[in-house]
Amino acid sequence: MGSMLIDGQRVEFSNEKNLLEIVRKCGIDLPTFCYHSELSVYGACRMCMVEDKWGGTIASCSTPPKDGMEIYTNTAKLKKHRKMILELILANHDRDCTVCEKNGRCKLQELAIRLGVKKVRFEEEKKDLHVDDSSVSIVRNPNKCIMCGDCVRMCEEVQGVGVLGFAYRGAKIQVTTAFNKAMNKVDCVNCGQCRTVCPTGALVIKKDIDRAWNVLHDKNKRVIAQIAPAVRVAMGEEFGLKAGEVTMGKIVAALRKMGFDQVYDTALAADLTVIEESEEFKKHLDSESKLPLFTSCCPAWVKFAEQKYPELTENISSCRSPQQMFGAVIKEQFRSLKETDGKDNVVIAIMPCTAKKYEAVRPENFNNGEYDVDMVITTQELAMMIKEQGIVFNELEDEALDMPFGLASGAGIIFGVTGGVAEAVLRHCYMDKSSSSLKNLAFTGIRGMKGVKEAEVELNGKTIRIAVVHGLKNADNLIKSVINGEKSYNFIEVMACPGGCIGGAGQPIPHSLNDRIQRTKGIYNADSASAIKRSEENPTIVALYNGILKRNHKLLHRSNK
Ligand code: HC0
Ligand code: SF4
Repeated sequence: MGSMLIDGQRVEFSNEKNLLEIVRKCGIDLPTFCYHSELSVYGACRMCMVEDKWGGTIASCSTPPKDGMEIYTNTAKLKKHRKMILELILANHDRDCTVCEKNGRCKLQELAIRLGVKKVRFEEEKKDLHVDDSSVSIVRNPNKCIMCGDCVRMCEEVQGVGVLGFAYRGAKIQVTTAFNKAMNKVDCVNCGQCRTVCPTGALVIKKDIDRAWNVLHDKNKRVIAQIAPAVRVAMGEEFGLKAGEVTMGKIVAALRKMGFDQVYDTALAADLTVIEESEEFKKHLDSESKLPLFTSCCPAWVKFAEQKYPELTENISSCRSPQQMFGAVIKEQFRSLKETDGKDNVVIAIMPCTAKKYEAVRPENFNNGEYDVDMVITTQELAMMIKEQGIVFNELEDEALDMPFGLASGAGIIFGVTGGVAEAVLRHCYMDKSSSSLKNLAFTGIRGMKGVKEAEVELNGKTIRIAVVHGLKNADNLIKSVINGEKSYNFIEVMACPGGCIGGAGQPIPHSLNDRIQRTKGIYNADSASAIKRSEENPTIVALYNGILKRNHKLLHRSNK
């Protein structure tokens, strides 16, 4: 607690960790490259310097506040200093801005404009380093890297993966992988979180936009979209709407204008997952084997577990993710139509996630001579396509999804947030189907942004211990405590991205934690608005079990299980 003078104005502070947070709280957007409130303080870029009353300069990100301080944020000295840093970075930076993936969204570009950099006084030093596009999820262009280290800390501190690091010294310093290996040859889990903090075009989503247009323009293809739960609460941000605003109706309308033939909701397949995973969980509970059961719908988590904890493979649910279940079901549904009209069925999944691109091409997802999901485009890629076509998104009239796969329960929709899968499974397993039991489940402690959440619930006379975790570093720590016997659970939900899928790396970059909180609220609002709350009450699911799935139940499970 205390107060200080910022640019001559008195400002109170309480729990802020550093000067930067206080300056930002009072409405001044100090520039930074390397500061992220959820990562450790690195203090390398020096853009956030402030001046004290004696003319000394201090890095505001790494200076704790003291009562009675007096600081200035925009003096002549600071302006000169920031411009100099920008020019030095630009001298060493590939400046092909017009064709850069990050053009118009790049922090370096934005600050160069904001701080009025008109020319670079230093000689340009071309790096000409190899651009690594070996990953199906992200492209790494070291020529665009400004050494802020944000990706390194994200990969290590939040995801516990640690495949990126600094190599070489002096002018040759680079962020790269161990031994400069290709991204698809290291233990990267494709989560893309590194790209959410990269300020420039050094790490970007691997785009499938051209491939998507090609099939949309091909008259011999039937193009079928499935839209993931979390996309609906973030897409609006790309068009100036508030985080959390549910724009599903507009997304459907936009997809139709773009030429999609059928538009479905992935949340319907989440309903299938609920039923399959619940049955599996009951079996494990009854036999008291392979517990805890881990969820399997987050591909970054599955890859992480396969690499780091192969001994837990049997504990990971055999259910395919909703994306893959749905791809397989759709292909099955339209197989006979293909035989009639000769059109190839192409399934495009619209996802908040870069790891879904990797999941779609895993070998077990290639069946009957084709992929179950042919292509994955992220929320951001879809927004780019909508803009490219000139669709005025905000003015679109809401349109309804296509039937028969356009009806999902609220339980399917809440998959998009951390805690959602566990809550949906509990809704299904509970014998008490009253609305008060729904409310009680919501308050068991599995909702919210805490990294690790725990709950105990009574299920048919047994006490069930549940853990919900997001961020792979949190998952890693939790697994260690399970292995060493410190903790014990029956069911563990893991999502790799902060907040769950709403915080996926394919979403618009959140401005703050609050954006993720608002998206979460949006998901729960969509759940409240849905007429069906439990997966088993979804009539389409019932019809599927009596039809396609009666004949071909293995569509829902991984073939290697
Ligand atoms: Fe998710 Fe999913 S909830 S992983 O976050 O389970 O990407 O939104 O589509 O598949 O449904 C992502 C989101 C999905 C899947 C669903 C699950
Ligand atoms: Fe690390 Fe995820 Fe980036 Fe891969 S995609 S380098 S795992 S943060």
